[in-house]
Amino acid sequence: LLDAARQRIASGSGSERAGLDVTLPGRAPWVGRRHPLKRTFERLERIFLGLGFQVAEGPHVEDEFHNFDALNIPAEHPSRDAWDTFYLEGGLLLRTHTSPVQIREMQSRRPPIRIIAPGRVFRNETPDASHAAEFYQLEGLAVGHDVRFGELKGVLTSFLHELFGSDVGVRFRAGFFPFTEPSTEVDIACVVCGGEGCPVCKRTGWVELLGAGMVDPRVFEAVGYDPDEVTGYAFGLGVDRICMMLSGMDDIRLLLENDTRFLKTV
Ligand code: 2NL
Repeated sequence: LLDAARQRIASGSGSERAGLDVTLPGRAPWVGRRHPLKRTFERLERIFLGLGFQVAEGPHVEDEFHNFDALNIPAEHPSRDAWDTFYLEGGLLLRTHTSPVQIREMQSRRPPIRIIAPGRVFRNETPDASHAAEFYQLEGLAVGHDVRFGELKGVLTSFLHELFGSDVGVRFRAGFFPFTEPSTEVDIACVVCGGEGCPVCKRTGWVELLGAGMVDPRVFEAVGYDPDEVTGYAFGLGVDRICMMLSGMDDIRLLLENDTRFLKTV
């Protein structure tokens, strides 16, 4: 049999000779990886775990109380309009932020609380390069008996220094949210131009990254806490935008399409 096989190969007539080159390199299987949004969440969560926060989760389908009323967002507020919120049957809706996770957490435990609520949120938006109808948020909440604005500034400054480097400029501006008082918007010096002014920062040198503030007493009343007994702060940030900044992207839709030609590049 061996002799016959040797002869067949040597004569060059068999398919063995025509189709097989054992010196060619093998085909490497494509190894998958975690999605850029997942990697961003993991980085953010690791930083806040190091600052003493626990991770909390909750349902995507919410009711108006947990998504709006408990947050001191009045019935006539434009965010409650059907043009901005996806309403379902039976008085339910798709959560428009992850605040309801924190409302539920306050309803089910007593302070001290230090939690972050990462996850997907939904708004009735027409998609473009910077808007999607589903996107991602991370909110944080600290409640206790003497929790002050100074801790808010320290925690958010530490967070931004860990994420963007301890030499990045951080700025707190006055702002407004119905669920915090006082409220602040937190900027970092533009990482693209270093504060010189460019299209990314619209020539201001600063990029807005977070909204935050001291929890409004009416929110504490809504969850059954005594606002004379407890104080706290809360904050929120858009995870898609941070992911896009960290990986140099300019279109949010790429994060949702699962096009592996794109995902292989970031
Ligand atoms: C932003 C601003 C913010 C909060 C979220 C919050 C949650 C509770 C009570 C009070 Cl339960 N506040 N969340 C507070 C301030 C700002 O988000 O620009 N997000 C992308």
